[in-house]
Amino acid sequence: MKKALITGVTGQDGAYLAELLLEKGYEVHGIKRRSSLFNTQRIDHLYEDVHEKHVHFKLHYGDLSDSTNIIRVIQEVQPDEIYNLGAMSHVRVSFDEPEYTAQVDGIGTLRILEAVRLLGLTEKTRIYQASTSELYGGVQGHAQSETTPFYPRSPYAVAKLYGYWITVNYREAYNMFACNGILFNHESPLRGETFVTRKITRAVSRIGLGFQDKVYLGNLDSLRDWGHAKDYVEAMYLILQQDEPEDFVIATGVTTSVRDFVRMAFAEIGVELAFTGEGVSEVGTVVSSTDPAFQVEVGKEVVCVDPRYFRPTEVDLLLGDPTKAMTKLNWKPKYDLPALVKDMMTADINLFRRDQLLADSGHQVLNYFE
Ligand code: NDP
Ligand code: GDR
Repeated sequence: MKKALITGVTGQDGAYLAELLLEKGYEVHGIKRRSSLFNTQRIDHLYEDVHEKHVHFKLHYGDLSDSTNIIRVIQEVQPDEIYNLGAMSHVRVSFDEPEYTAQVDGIGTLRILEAVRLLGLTEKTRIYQASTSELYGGVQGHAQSETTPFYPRSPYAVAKLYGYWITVNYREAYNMFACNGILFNHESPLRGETFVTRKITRAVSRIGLGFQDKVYLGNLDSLRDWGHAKDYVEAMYLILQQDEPEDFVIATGVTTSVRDFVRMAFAEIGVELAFTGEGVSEVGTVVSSTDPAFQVEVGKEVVCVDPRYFRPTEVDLLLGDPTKAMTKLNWKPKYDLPALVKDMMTADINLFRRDQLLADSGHQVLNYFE
């Protein structure tokens, strides 16, 4: 039975990847951070009682900022594969926590690689590094591939640039099977609530059900290549099953603006929007509302711009070229953007319908902060 160790197992990708590897018959170990509240909601359905004879899914406390802990866990598990998904993954927040981001996203990667080397596991253990399209940052105007130069535009992207190159360096210096997946944005019903797609699908569901009046967003002009996280964790797995260690871009090859994502989400509740004004004065107003299950008043302003969500340096356009992954890994995404939006909207509408039941039976419904 192969053993995999996943850092960031409590995150969006960690949860889908753990599920996938368990289905494939792996024994899966995950590193979770200590927190004052439960932080395992995304993986609770995978829980196995450690008092049972053989557990296939096991969690270890740990943190990428702590080398001794990383060494101990890797020594104990002796993994065949490590997926390093743990990170401070929010680009906007990385401007507020730049040093911590560098420690975890940059040096954290080194800690994993160095632990494998020091423990003499270089022949046994394959390593996947969660690299990102944010590495391309300021390089614009054409589809970004494995050969496109990098130009990071945030403390997050600069930290991930270190993670990318230290992975390449350990591969070349020590002959390790260490690979970068350069993944473009991928989303799902498990996406963190403060990333733009989930913020939108949550807000639109709540507006449709009458819990919220409007949503405040930042740069509506940003263009992103959005895929589904379920498809992207398949690619992570495939990258580590190749004969040779290599880096791969994983993307859909289609780019869409934040504004159009908003339009698509509202269309799921039968609402058509018109956008007027420019920059911070831009608003989205309801033009028609046709689904009787979601009563949104025609003429109502439901989208506004709040410059608080602007970034000191923005990445205007991301568009990936997944040709190498499609040919060498035989990887092909199952979800396109409309299917992704539908999946996220269906899940969030169901989530907030539970709130509606609570409200209808006289219970207080909590506010949600962004
Ligand atoms: P999430 O933010 O959903 O998950 C991040 C995970 O990392 C969580 O489990 C989090 O724990 C954990 N983590 C945070 N800080 C530390 C730390 N100091 N030590 C150990 N673990 C830590 O991210 P995603 O699942 O979306 O992304 C997975 C990886 O892929 C990340 O590295 C991200 O940067 C990268 N990536 C993501 C893309 C995307 O579009 N989703 C695209 C390209 C790359 P906790 O739950 O306790 O917060
Ligand atoms: P990103 O994702 O920065 O691309 O990083 P995010 O969803 O945060 O932003 C995408 C774009 O939307 C614009 N935007 C807003 N963003 C947020 N979060 N909130 C808003 O209100 C808002 N309004 C507009 C942003 O300015 C940006 O242009 C994600 C993360 O998962 C990274 O970890 C990963 O590496 C990259 O994707 C690829």
